[in-house]
Amino acid sequence: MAITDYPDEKLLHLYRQMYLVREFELRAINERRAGLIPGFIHSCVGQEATAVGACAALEPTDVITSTHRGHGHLIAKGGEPKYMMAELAARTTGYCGGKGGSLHMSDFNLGILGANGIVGGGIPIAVGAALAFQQRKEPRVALSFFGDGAANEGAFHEALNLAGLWKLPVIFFCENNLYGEGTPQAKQAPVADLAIRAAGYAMPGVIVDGNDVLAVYEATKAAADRARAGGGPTLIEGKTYRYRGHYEGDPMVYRSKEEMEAWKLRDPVTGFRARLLAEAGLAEEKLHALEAEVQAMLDTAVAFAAASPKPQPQTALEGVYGDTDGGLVF
Ligand SMILES: Cc1ncc(C[n+]2csc(CCOP(=O)(O)OP(=O)(O)O)c2C)c(N)n1
Ligand SMILES: [Mg+2]
Repeated sequence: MAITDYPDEKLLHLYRQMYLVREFELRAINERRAGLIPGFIHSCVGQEATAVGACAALEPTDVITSTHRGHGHLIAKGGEPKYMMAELAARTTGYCGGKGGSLHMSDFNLGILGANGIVGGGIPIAVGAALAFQQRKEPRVALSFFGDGAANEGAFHEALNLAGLWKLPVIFFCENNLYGEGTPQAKQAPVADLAIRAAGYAMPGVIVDGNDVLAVYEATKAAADRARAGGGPTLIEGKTYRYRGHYEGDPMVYRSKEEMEAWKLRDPVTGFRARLLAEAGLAEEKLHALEAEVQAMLDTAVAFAAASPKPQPQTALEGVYGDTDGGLVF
């Protein structure tokens, strides 16, 4: 579909979400340096189009599973920046009451089944959710985000096998950013295109430019429509790149400046902004207004986090186990 075929509201929504993800991450990086945020964060700066394009193709009742690099996924599925920032700052007002941090945020009401510190851990969880949807005959889809490194885990292969066998309504979305920690993809997998692995599990494998939000949206929408119609799973591989280190503080000795600079020329956020002005004919003022609104929202989020209390030691064991009346409902 040409960019001019999209309604302005849709284009603005995609841009707003990508801008929000980018700016949320930059704030989180700054606030960590300033001391508000303890612990590790793995930022997704550079990978905004995969998160936003994929989630824009889902319905509110669909669910996602996320990763250690999950802030963008959560925001794209409707996560509230202020509750996310409060969680990063380890405050009681955060998504996990301040006890989970970056790696454990979830909101079942929004269909966010959780970030995950276990590489590949979210993939079978999405398959389980998809099995529930199929059994209950609900027209819902589960989408699992994971990285290129996760595609070499046993859990990936086992999950795709069952999903392919049972034709489950699930989308496997691999964000191939070329590295698993400091290991380049060529040193961890014998194939350059991970999407070809789909053939082994009788599902389509689709390669998409992961820095092009419209391409990601269209590929995911096609997969979601097929899954909802009983056509089974799809493996999508979005080729993308992370600008920051694996974690904040990573010295990044494993990659060259030239490589990093080359990817920045294909920036998903500023590239889409330029297209909105040049190809979709949107006015600069509209984008400015939206950017100002996002900045104000993030000011509020940081202030909310900073003003919120830290959890008390005696609450440490609360929320550790699922609800005894049958677990969590999604
Ligand atoms: C099962 C497991 N193995 C190893 C780790 C340590 N670890 C954390 S992130 C990571 C790299 C994951 O790479 P990838 O899946 O490509 O995701 P990316 O960080 O590139 O987004 C590793 C090895 C872990 N958390 N879990
Ligand atoms: Mg990776």
